[in-house]
Amino acid sequence: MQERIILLLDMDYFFAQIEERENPRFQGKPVVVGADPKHGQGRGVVSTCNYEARKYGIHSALPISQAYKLCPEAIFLPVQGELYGKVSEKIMEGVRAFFPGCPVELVSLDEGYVDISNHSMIVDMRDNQGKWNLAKVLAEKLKEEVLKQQKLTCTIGIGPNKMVAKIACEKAKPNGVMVAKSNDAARFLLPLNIQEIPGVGLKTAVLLERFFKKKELKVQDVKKASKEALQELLGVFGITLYQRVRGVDKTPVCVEEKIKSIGKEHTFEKDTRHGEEILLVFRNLLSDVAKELQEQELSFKTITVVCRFQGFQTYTKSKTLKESSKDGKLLEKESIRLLLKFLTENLKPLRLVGVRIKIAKEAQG
Ligand code: TTP
Ligand code: MG
Repeated sequence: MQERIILLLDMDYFFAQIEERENPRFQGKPVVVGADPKHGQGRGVVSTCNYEARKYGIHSALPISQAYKLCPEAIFLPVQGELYGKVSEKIMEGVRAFFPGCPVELVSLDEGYVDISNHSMIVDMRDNQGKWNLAKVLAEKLKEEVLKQQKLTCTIGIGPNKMVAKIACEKAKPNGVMVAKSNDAARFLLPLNIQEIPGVGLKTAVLLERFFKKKELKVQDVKKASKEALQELLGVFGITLYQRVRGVDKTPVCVEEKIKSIGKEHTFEKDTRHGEEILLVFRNLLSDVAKELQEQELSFKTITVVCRFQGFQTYTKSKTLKESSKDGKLLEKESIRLLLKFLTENLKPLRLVGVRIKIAKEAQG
């Protein structure tokens, strides 16, 4: 197989950076975008914050009340989803125009992979080292272009696959470029904590620590395990992990789907087990989702319900239909069924409830 060159562009502190751009007086001050902190009594979470605010320990998904405690003098701002969506579209248009003909896969509003292996300038470059050097030059130029067009900074990671590009990007943040070329990729991963490998969460890390009888495992430790041992410990993911710690990831860059999912959620003012209140809120969320579905003439195939219980434990349950559907009533029936399963299995008061549908591929424009 031809060696690939994959680039990941990720905007720096995206929502908060847009707010700074729109309000230059915020620059240099801690800015937090998310739920209303209500002087420390707020119930939602932080969407993101700028790097000034990160110095106080604030980060995405932190309860807003804790963010307020850490830095009450920060500038707290609500999420302006529509604005960020428009900026995202313009950035990604710019990326596509910069790499004509190359597949671009949007993974979130501010993050996209580009497979530049078949970019004409890369193909023209005969020697391998030259290709990687050129990829870096192109990344620097793309950063300049985004800055010029949008007045926003981003970070770009480059690697022989999506996983390595992603990790290189994390390492280069903020406002950087990092290349981990194919020959160096495996070595580049060795000293990383195992949890830096995508897909390795806390649960997997604990299983691995028990297996190796060692804390704070590095990639180089896990590399010592055989494929069979990892498979026995982790199931199918064991085989994937065996490859990942060796810098191997074959997943292709899939051309971005315009709308991937529609989701709505609600945080209750007070944790609740009040069945009627929960159902009323949930039905409103479902009707908002169904409205968007209808307006955009889309169909869905997978429904995911999320519940966050007291103590911040968050769980999801999903249902994938045999065939895609546009039917709002079916969405309601299946979603409520999933919600009721949650409420019977977990008796704790509910903090947040949400629903997300994945749009069926054939329905996308
Ligand atoms: P990220 O790229 O993960 O974060 P970021 O761009 O704010 O910061 P950086 O990349 O410099 O580390 O997410 C992109 C946007 O998605 C982020 O600006 C806000 C939103 N977001 C949430 O709303 N909730 C979350 O939990 C996360 C992680 C992101
Ligand atoms: Mg980002």
